[in-house]
Amino acid sequence: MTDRAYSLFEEQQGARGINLNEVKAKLKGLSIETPSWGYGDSGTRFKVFQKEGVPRNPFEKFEDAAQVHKLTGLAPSVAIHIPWDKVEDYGKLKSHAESLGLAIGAINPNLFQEDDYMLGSVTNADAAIRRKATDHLLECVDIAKETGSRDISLWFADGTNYPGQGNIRKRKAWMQESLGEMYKALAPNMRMLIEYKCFEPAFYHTDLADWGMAYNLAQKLGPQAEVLVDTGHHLQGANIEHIVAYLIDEKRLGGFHFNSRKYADDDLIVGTVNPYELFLIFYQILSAASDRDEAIQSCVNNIAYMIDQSHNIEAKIPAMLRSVLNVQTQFAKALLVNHEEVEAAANRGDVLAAEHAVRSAFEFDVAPLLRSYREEQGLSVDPMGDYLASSYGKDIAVRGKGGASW
Ligand code: LRH
Ligand code: MN
Ligand code: MN
Repeated sequence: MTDRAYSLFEEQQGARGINLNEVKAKLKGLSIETPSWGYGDSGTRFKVFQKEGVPRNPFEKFEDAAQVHKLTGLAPSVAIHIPWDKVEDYGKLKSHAESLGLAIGAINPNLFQEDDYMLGSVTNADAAIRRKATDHLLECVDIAKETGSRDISLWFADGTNYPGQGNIRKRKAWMQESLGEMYKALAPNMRMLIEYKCFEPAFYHTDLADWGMAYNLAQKLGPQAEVLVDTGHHLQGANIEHIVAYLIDEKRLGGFHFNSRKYADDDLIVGTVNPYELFLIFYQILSAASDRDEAIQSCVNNIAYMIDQSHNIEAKIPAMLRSVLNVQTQFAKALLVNHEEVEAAANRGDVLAAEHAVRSAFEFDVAPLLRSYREEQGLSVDPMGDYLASSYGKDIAVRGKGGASW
């Protein structure tokens, strides 16, 4: 059924040179990986609130994730964190995921929760601790081979709190040595996605503090190493879309961890604080997608879109639904940018017209488009409403409190 709002929208977009059939084909290509830890209890360093119905194990996390995918068609894979999601038999977890219409996505090693790592993991001055950390990375490569995961996402809490606490240059070499060993263990189709973060939990220096350090390391390791941009991991005011465009141009953008932030690494629901930033990130990606260079196209086509959030006070499944829907909305808006119009304005030096051509796409209401798209795909037209009206949230209450947490 085509409603009036959609017909009007289609006419309006046609007049701007935007073909909605092409837009819908691109919407179909969007997949967003959700993180297993976003379904569990998480919190701040002050308190982790225990919610009723939270999954008690990795298997139940996949069951909750299946709800998000079933209603939206957007979230076919789930990232896991080891050892938070450690199981006896990863083959069994993989089959469970597949039985729910899901796949196991990126494997995230965890080198930040053991006492041994207080002064660093792969950058620890103690060779035995570096060995232990590297062995964990190798274990995660083996897990990825079992689960059929292409990506291993790497984030290191390594850093120091005080000047003199560690030798920054030696730590840099140790990091490269450890990751070099891991790189050699990768299967040819696998990727290492290197995540950076400016601070926290280390407050003086962080060994991989920004995209330039992650990029340099990826360059040194080889083509299977790429950079992961977590939107919450930058200093205030950083132009993330610029970083995105730069890394795509270097064919080294491997993926995203989407979330919103106001002050630090807040891990709030993506698109709630600054949706325009998310839109501008997609604008850069889509503008690179039509590049004639096939290597750039291949980089764009292989970007892993992942959510990395910590749902402290909100109900987990609706929070994840909200997240993937917000990403889809901003992606849809970015698909309305007329790139030729932007370029023509930029080329004639018309700053205001160029800015207008970008912003006007953001200002459209894409609700009629998404409604029509969902209907055509046989998906729920109102995923959040349908979830809230379903009994799933009440049924899982039998799990009680005290489920999985980090
Ligand atoms: C670190 C981080 C990283 C971790 C996740 C739980 O701040 O973004 O991606 O794996 O949070
Ligand atoms: Mn992250
Ligand atoms: Mn983070």
